[in-house]
Amino acid sequence: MKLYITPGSPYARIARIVILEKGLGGRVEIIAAQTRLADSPYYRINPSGRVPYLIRDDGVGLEESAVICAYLDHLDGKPAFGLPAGEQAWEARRLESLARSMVDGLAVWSREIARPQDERSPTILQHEAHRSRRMADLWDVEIDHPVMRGALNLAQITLACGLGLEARIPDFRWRPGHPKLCDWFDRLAVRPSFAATAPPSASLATDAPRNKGLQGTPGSGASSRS
Ligand SMILES: N[C@@H](CCC(=O)N[C@@H](CS)C(=O)NCC(=O)O)C(=O)O
Repeated sequence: MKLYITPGSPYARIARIVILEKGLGGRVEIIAAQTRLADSPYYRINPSGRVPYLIRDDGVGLEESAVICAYLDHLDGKPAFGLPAGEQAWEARRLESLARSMVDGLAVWSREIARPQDERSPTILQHEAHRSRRMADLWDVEIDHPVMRGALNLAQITLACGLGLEARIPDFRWRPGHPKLCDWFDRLAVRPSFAATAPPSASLATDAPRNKGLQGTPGSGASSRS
């Protein structure tokens, strides 16, 4: 199988973490795609131009991190990231959606700061900065929920991939005033699957020339902003 990613994409990182957690590293080739570039050769592979994109062994391509994760999780017939039983299933879905909602806002923010300075919208930048502050306040409370403290699940992975965007968005300073969230995140960040997929820092991301491969990226030869 092949998984197309960009090194800074939080959605691709969710899938990459699931691959490592499921021990599928030897079965999935990770390839850096060239996104957001006119006429990128990647568009012939995935016309939507988005990552992550999984090409299965039968050649069929899958989009959407949630679908890709579910597919990978079920490959061995022993899903580890399924929903818990009963009422807790709704709690798990609620928290995963909340984490995804935060990631969606951060992805917009990250895309905006990747534009040339004179194309950035101050309105969008401010809107996303404010959203991220409200979400960090909310997560500092929700982080004590049993779903966030139990066995690794997609709500936890998604939230950690969102918070990890502090490396890409210099103004995303969610740590001050949120000691519980800091502690939760810092413990998860050292887990090998998280450490191995940590996004490159903002300076690398925004200074990298568009047509140069990012150093040390598996399958590099292609670059991307997010
Ligand atoms: N809902 C999708 C979101 C994927 C997405 O927006 N990926 C971004 C990177 S963070 C992307 O590929 N952007 C390139 C583009 O929009 O052309 C998922 O969960 O996989």
